[in-house]
Amino acid sequence: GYKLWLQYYPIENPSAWQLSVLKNHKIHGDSETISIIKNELELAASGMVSPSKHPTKKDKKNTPNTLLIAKHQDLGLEVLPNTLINQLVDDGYAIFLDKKSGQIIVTAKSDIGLLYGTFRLLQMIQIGDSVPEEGIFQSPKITHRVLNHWDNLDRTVERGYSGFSIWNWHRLPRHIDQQYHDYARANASIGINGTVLTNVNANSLVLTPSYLEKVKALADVFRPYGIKVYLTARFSSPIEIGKLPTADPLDEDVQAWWKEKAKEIYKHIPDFGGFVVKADSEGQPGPHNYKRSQADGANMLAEALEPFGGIVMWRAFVYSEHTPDDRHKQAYNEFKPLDGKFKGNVIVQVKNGAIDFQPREPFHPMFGAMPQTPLMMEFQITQEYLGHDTHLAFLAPLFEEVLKEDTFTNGAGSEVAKVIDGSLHNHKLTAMAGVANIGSDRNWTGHHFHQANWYAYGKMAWAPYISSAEIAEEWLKLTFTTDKNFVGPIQKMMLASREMVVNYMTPLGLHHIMAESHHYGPGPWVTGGRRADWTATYYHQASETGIGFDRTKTGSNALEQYAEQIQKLWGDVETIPEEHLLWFHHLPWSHKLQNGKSLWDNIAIHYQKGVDEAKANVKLWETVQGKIDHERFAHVHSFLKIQAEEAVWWKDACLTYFSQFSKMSLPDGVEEPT
Ligand code: GCW
Repeated sequence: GYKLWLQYYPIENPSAWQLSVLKNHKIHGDSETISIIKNELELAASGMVSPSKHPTKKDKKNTPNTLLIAKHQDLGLEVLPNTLINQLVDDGYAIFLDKKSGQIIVTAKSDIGLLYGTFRLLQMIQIGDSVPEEGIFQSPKITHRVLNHWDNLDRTVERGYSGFSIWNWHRLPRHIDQQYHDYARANASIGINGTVLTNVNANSLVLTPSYLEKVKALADVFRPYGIKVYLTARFSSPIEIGKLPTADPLDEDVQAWWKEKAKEIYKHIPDFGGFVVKADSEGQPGPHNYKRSQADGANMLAEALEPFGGIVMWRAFVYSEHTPDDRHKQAYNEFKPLDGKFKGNVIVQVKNGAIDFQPREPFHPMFGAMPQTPLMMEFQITQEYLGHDTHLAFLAPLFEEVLKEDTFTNGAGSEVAKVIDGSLHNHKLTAMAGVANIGSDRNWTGHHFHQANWYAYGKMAWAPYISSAEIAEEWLKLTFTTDKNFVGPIQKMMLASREMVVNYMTPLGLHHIMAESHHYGPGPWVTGGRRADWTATYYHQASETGIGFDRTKTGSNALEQYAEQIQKLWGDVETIPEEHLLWFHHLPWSHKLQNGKSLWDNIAIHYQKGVDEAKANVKLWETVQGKIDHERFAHVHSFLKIQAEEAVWWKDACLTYFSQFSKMSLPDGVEEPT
């Protein structure tokens, strides 16, 4: 499992073109990145085809005899197919067959583009795809494609479930672990080009000289793979490590301190990416401490980074647990009035939904609502609310669902993806963040299938319009085998897995009913009181009169933060998609849903469906035994069994708890809680 999707396992009966490309290649250029490309090709060739196998004379006659990897400017002009290459952005790439010379050509404007193109070609070879007639011309839709590590300096990982942090701060900078190269290579293979090394609940120590040496050592490893390093900046750093009496963003000494700090960082790391900041949220310091706005805070840091080309990713996850206001509304209320007030090198980082990475959330109302401010997406790859490491949940369908949602900002067709890629409001600064699920476990991510979520995130950050089905198929083939009898059923299992988790955890728009604090397992009984934002009974509001959070005009009216069209659609219980029903409406238990059955029956049926699927997955997995190696088979098998057991736990706990209010019996086919 350590090798992720870069297995390079032997290809059965390699075709003439696969052989020729792997065996005969010419690479132009000389740089660390070019050496990485060379090594990658050697590695791939030795894994995918046996050393004794070479193209025959006949092969050579019939197929292109070489692979040429060269930057655009190093190609003879006569091989350029058309202007498509000119349109590539710096890290884009082209792969095509040059009919004249008979060569497969990988070209790009930069060495990093060549690296991306090479990885893509190798992926195609492994899964048996050929280069299409029209060639491949790919530019990323999003400029900054970053992982956010919530890794602490003591190597614990906030919401991390696959061991400890892979950053060994103690040994850095003197020891460079091979794993750092492997990490960078894996990221480069899916187009990720940035990494935020530290937790958003930040420690200012990382900005001190001795830590900056360590950060520099990592940045030096990552650079040839096209990966920039970012750090989280604790807002109170000027006090904690700068000995200033304040961190007020309008204070001149504070501003000067950050400017000096930026200078110092860039001396170590000339291509440092910038800062990510969580401020004024969950106990983190921020501009509120000085009665300043989020824009004041962000702009002060942006000014410090600006001379060096750095950016600020300022998180919109700002809410107070001390106000009784619906948490759904808080970020929008705070940020929307600041639209247009941020400096040009600030991008506001918004979680996909308004509460917090629930198994399903409607898209965050800030998307589309701030036309003058670049907004970036924050997805959570680590599964804080979807069963941590042991529950299989392929997240690409979640990402895809959110990216495809229509904000209606500029009328129909204003999808979230267009906000993120800058096309809706003409922004050049674009980014996506994924909260990493990577840790010190030998297979990196705990569950073998959670590697697919890292993979899917990278692919979607590059191309937010790509389909989940395509990603799942590609990942399975690269990671395990191209055997149809494995890929077919297991792809289906993956694609259905997130909905299965929604069913056994939070069907029909239920949310935030997990156990307190660790967030693993059910906890609908957690009551508010201690936290004003938790309202009376967490977020489900179950009572004898019904269940669901009223966010319409009769309730918190969070709905008014969305476009008119959405308000109309979602404000009406008859037209709102049932998957969001209880997110926005409080309804009696007997309320009839589209299938004519009561709300209570439907809730119960969804829980049972999730359980049935989780159990069926164990059986399905047993049918593919022998098609892949035993180690990974057995590992996944035991995790699927845990998931099936815990799906029952969720169903039993939630239905038992809710039945005290519904006072209705379970419909046919739903098993009584044990
Ligand atoms: O998802 C929640 C988590 C916190 C996290 C916070 C955030 C890093 O429960 O652990 O803190 O959100 O996103 O800032």
